[in-house]
This record gives sequence, structure tokens and C-alpha cells, in this order.
Amino acid sequence: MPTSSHEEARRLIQLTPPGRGAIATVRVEGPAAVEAVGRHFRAGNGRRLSTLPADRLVIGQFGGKDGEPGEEVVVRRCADGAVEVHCHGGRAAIGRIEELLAAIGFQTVPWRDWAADSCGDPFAAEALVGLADACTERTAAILLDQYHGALRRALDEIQEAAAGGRRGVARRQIDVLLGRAELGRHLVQPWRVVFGGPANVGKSTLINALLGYGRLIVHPAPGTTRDAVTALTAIDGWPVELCDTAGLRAEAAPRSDDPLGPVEAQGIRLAQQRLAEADLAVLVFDQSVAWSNNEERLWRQWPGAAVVHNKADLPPAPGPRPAGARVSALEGQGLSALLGLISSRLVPNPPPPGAGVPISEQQLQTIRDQGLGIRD
Ligand SMILES: Nc1nc2c(ncn2[C@@H]2O[C@H](COP(=O)(O)OP(=O)(O)OP(=O)(O)O)[C@@H](O)[C@H]2O)c(=O)[nH]1
Ligand SMILES: [Mg+2]
Repeated sequence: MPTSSHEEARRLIQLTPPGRGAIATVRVEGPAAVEAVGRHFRAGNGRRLSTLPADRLVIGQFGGKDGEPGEEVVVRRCADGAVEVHCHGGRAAIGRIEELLAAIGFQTVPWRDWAADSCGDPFAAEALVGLADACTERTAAILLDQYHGALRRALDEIQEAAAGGRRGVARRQIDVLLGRAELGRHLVQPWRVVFGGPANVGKSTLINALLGYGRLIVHPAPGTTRDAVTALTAIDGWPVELCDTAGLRAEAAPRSDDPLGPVEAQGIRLAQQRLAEADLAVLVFDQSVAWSNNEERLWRQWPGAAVVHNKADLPPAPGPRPAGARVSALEGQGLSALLGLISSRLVPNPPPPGAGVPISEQQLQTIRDQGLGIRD
């Protein structure tokens, strides 16, 4: 965690997430933080806070008066002059501490603001704030690398290469960093993978199989899924939102007076919208059913989609069909390969450990600006 050199500000920061929890940690910093906490804290061992060694954890009561017990807390006087108060995780305990310290001039500051200006380097600050929203270990590790200066080092190396006359190397490294923009955007926000295809091909069954539990309704009758339904998971360590959609008909988008019925028509419109917005569209077909003009039109409508031929446990329908992953959602065949395919489509070149990854538009702009400086 960062430490602060903001001696002038009397600040109070809740370091644990908002809401109820087992324990909350409040950091008190600024001039006379030790004295301010010491004024309300009664250590169990009877000693004054200011006389206790730094980093020693001390149990006691906070804010008790007139013989009434205060909040049970554990206090740590930090080596940098701040004090950490660990209290019960409910709002009441934190509220009481905030109230007593506010009365003597301490202001509650959101932890993101505190973290951002406690880091000397703005790249590190963005990474630190992003770390709180990282959904998987893999994305957290990349953000941690950025917190420890990976992008800054990469930019320094590029600068050095350019200054040493190795402009080609510098330009290539700029392009590598810019090529990681999509990855950087998704470190705190899952990729959206949307499954579409004709009705009854097994889209919902397939998503359930990839999730490992029965999130979606599955039924032998076509037209079961009407809404766009999402579920979060991780694929190869990348956070991914899987989205199920209503079975598509290959005809033009139906109108609300379509014989399909307005609900299904809406479902199909929504499916097309979700497929268009997806980071990766996955088109699912039933390989036991002949490839018809309808399938062909759908396939041509979404040229960037990954193609899956499901129901590989059934005899295949004769005739050619486009290349694609063969799976059986029902029996689990081909699912690991499909997960591998999705992962490699989302992140074709995973960065090696310690590599620089831009995580904000501002960082991308810095890289582009540096690139402009070395183009002839
Ligand atoms: N044999 C076989 N049957 C499957 C497979 N996957 C799904 N099914 C069956 O196909 C039927 C339709 O499955 P769903 O998952 O509801 O299909 P869907 O594509 O979501 O259908 P809609 O929501 O109507 O568009 C169900 O009876 C499933 O059990 C498979 O891999 N093999
Ligand atoms: Mg379905």
C-alpha cells in the first residue's frame, strides 16, 4: 500500500470496502494524527498511544466516556506518523470514529482519491485504483506489474532506443504497447462474449456447460430463450461475461407485427444488437442439421464470429459447412478446445510477466505522443 507524505492534510480514509464487513480499517493521517487518535483511544494495557512503538498492534476502546465502553478497536501507530484503527465492520463503528475525528478537523477522503495522490507516479496511481476492480488473479498480476512501473520502464526503454538511433526498434515497441490497448481496457471490465445462432441448436446448453452450472433454461422446444441473459466467468484467467440470446432467424429482423410474436421479435432484435456490440460473437450451429441457406446467411452476416458446430455426439448431417469448433455441449466433447479458442480470440498475444500495458486512454495518448516524437 502507498504511504502518504501529505503532512498538511488531516485526513481519514476507510481502507476496507464500503458496506458491512467483519472488520473495517480506517487510516488517520496528518499532523497530530497520533495525538488525535490518542485522545479517544484507551489501550487495554493502559499505555498512551504516543508511547507505544511504531507498528505494534494494540487492543483497546475508542470513544468511550463517563464509564461507558467505547468501540472495541485494534490500533497501529504507523512508522510514517499515521494511525490505523481496525474496528467492527458495521457502519456504526466507522461512523463513530469519523464523527469524533471530524470534530477535531479530520476530513473523510475517498480511498481512490487518497491512493491516487499518495502515489508519486500517475501510472502507478491508475494501476492501484484499477487493482481494486480486478476480477481475476491474472488481470490483477498485470495491474500489479503496472503499479510496480512496467509501463514506465517500457517507455523509458523506447526513449533510450530512440535516443541511441535505434528508431525502428523504438517504433516497433510503441506498436507493441498500442497493440495491448484492448487488453488494458479489459483489466477491470470483463470481455463480452455473445452466443447467437438459430433456435434450438444448444446455445443455452453450451453456455451452461462452459460455466459449469445450470444458469440458463434449456428445453427441446425452439424459442426457449427470449431475453439476453448474462453470466460472469473466467476463461484462461480472463474475466468474461457470457451472453445467451434468443434463437436467430436468418430473415431480416422481424417487425413487432411479425407472426413470430412481438416478444420473440424483440428477443431477436436484442440478440442482433448484443452480437453487434460483442467483443467476440460466437455463432452456434447444430451439426446434425443440414447446412441450409438460413445458416449460410447468418454466417455471412457475422463474418468476424467464432463458429461452433454443436451436437457432435449426433451423426453429422451430410454436406459441406464452414470450418468451426466441433463440440457436444451435452457430453462435454470439445469444450476445452472451445475455451482455448475464445481465449486466443480475446487475447491473441498475452503479455509476458512484467510487460508494460496501457490501462487508460490517457496512457495510450502518452504512448502515441512518444511515438510521434520518433517518427521521421
Ligand atoms: N444431442 C445433443 N443435444 C443437445 C446438445 N446441446 C443441446 N442439446 C439439446 O438441444 C435442445 C435445445 O437446447 P437449448 O440449449 O435450449 O438450445 P438453444 O439454442 O438455447 O435454443 P433457443 O433458446 O430456443 O434458441 C435441448 O433439448 C438440449 O438438451 C448436444 O450437444 N447434443
Ligand atoms: Mg436458449
